[in-house]
Amino acid sequence: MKTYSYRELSRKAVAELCQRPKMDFKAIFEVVEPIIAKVREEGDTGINYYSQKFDGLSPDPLVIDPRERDITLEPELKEAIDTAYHNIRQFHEAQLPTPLEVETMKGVQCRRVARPIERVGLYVPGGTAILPSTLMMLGIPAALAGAETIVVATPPQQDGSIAAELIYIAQKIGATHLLKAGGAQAVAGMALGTGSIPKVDKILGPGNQYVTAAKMLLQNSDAQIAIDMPAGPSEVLVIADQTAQPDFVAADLLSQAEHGRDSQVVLVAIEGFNLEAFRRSLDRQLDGLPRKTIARQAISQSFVLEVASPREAFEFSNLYAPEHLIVQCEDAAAWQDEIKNAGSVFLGHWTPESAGDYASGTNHTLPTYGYARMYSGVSVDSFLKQITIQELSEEGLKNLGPAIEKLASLEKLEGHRRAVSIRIQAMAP
Ligand code: HSO
Ligand code: ZN
Repeated sequence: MKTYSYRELSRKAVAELCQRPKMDFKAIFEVVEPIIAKVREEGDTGINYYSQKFDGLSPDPLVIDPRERDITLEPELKEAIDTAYHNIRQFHEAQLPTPLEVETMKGVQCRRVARPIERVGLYVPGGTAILPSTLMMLGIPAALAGAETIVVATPPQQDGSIAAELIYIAQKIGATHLLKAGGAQAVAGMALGTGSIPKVDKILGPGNQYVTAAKMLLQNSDAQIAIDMPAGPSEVLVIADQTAQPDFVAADLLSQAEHGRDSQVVLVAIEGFNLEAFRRSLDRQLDGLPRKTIARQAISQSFVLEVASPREAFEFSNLYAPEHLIVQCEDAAAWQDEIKNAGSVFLGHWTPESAGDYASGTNHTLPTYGYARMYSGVSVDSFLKQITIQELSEEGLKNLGPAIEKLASLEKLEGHRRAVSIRIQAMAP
């Protein structure tokens, strides 16, 4: 890992360190546009065409109802899923909003109520491994919010089936459709609707560049869909001081690095942290990882930043805005208020990112690529809209009317003014 000293870097150099790899969306859009066009025209047949082309299979049926399947899981695995499910559900249930009601003036009632987005599409990547944790992270808040139609899209395994663990979770969240397809074609199917897939209103979940590009293109099309957030490669920033254990720090960086060759991994080392021991540990642990080729490449593009104090560490971390921030420092919780930009935070020596990735209760669908500056991770809110309501009594309109009339006149919108004055004139004197 390249090593820099914060003190010696110019502002420009710091800004460059915060840059993520450039994504060439123009080239990716060119690949994805025809896929969307074909799914728009041919529906299920279009999806099957691309699944056959890219993954070598076109499952029949393309869509199943997970509720109709009988699933048995190995008891320990079932228990692990149930533990994670319980914690994620508990933390997300507490996020359900309470209705808001304010009387802004005598007789002028303003309320805000939440309603679910009725039809949602959850994208669960496949590829090198199945990701049941991602289905829980998307499906649990969807179910809690009250979504009626939940379409889960995930690429099938080589034999065309969907892993039992995924079906089990799909049942628990009340998924109504399980689409056995991945990639841009699956996203297009959910956004546009086909013979067997209902059109959804919002698509959430991580995916590769083609999936992300499809979400972006369809969001800006006449498909009228929302998406959760723009997505880039997964990332972690670890802040370590003299109390941090080099082995733990190396293990956390590697757990992120093994996600993909393009994973972004950053260590901010506060003076006193044993960097020598860390480097030795990183090499040793890397050698023992089954996914070492992937992790090694990610690590080779990563860097260590040496800083003099925790204050400098958090200053840089806030500039970088990491998806995951791990704070392995003395009295880590005391620094919580310093954190301004981060997707999810892991405090102290006993909190690996894996806790939040799987089972502590927080969500792992988080903003990457510096978007933690303005986006939040997936939560119950991601599946809700807020509707505002107002109700004025006669007295309320009498109180507020003159202000509305004045403002309407200022904007030269006479119709607006009259909608008030016609009522005021009708009031009993
Ligand atoms: N760290 C990933 C989530 C994940 N990890 C899934 C394991 N499984 C992105 O936040
Ligand atoms: Zn992970």
